[in-house]
Amino acid sequence: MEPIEDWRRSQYASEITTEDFESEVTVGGWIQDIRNLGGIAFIQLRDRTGVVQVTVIKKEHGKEFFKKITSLPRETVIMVKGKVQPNEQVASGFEVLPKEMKVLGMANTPLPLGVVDKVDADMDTRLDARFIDLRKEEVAAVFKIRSTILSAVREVFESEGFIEVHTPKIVATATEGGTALFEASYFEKKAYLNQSPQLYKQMLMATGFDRVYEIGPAFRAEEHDTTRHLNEFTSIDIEIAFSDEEDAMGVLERCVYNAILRTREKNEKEMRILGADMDIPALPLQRITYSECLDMIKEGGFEMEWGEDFPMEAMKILGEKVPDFFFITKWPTKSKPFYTQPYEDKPEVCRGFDLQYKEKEITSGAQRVHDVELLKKRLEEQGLNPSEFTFYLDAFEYGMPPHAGWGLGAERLTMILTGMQNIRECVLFPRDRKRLVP
Ligand code: AMO
Repeated sequence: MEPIEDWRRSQYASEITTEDFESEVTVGGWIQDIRNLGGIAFIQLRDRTGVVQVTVIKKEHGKEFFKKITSLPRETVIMVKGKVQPNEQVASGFEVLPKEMKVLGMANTPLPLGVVDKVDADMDTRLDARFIDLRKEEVAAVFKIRSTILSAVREVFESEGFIEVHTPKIVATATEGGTALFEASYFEKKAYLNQSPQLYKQMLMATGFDRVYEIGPAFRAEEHDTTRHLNEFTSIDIEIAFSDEEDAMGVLERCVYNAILRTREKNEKEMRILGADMDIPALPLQRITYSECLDMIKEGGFEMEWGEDFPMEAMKILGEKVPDFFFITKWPTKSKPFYTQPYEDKPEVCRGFDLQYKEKEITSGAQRVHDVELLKKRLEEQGLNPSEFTFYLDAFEYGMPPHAGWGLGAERLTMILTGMQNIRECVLFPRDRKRLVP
């Protein structure tokens, strides 16, 4: 292995243009393939943007150099300085004729996973060797789109006057129901990993910050092993003061709109690789009430009572009837968490909403209860003990404005924009029922 010294890339593979013809470039990456024809060898050198062909000619470059480069195992990391030469027979229209090479990182053989193999490896094999799996362009494409989605969402927050915050992930109480909590030991006390920044983002509404957002991990100890659930996911959360659920829905639809717009602008190549396509939705997105959804579900032949959450079977019917993004509004109060504000004139219905894409839920949100007496009552109604929530309830005692907000799963939105069917495809190192490494 050689030291890198002052060698740096002059450009990535896809940045080489006709303007570089006949001049010298420095490229670096992983040897994807070597085709050795005896007197001439073609090396496919891959970086994060694509592949460049390095052509080595025994007569020209010398026997020793030829042998050194062609005997390197696949996926070894090298850098090459050389001249760019036009060549119509190469897909990119050029090749690099090497002058010098550095071997920077040798690859062992055999590889735990092929990068360009035709055979599909199963999910577990792929995740076990995720660092290699992520070298595949179709796998990396998902994370390039995920990065665009997150920056597009931040762009909306920045332009709408939000303050970015970070709330604790080691906490003392549940927010979204006690059963799905991971326990941790915290010196002599028992602690939990936070399921959602819910209580903290609400407490921040008592500070005058007014508009906050947080993008961070959320932990759910859910036992079920599905293609939609992770035990650790990235939650995009907002909370806005002096507002109701309509204001919160407005921010959300602008986030979704901008995420799709930016993905279409910046990730045309990745969308093509994935065969994904997503039209920019017209705003405002449709708002359909819970009761209207229930009617559609019944029309679709599924019987259920008013008041229950929709099971997957019901969601599928709904997703077929509304094959797009849509909000479900005006939920039964008892089906939503304690912090959801009931309608003043019809308390059995609340100001909670979900954002759906077909049958998939991607966001929950609501206007919140900000009257502390009602909040205590709602906690009790849901079988919770207000005395365990003192730290939270205190924030409502000394001037709390009306507020609303939501939580959007970054992986769920990425699934939709990339067309992935399994949420594990949208997280680098998934945590699920069976997986804690890598
Ligand atoms: P909720 O529990 O519905 O609401 O979560 C909000 C969103 O987070 C995502 N999500 C998940 N993603 C992957 N795996 C999971 N196990 C998982 N659980 C949830 C989904 C979901 O829509 N405090 C409220 C939000 C709020 O009202 O502000 C909450 O956490 O995309």
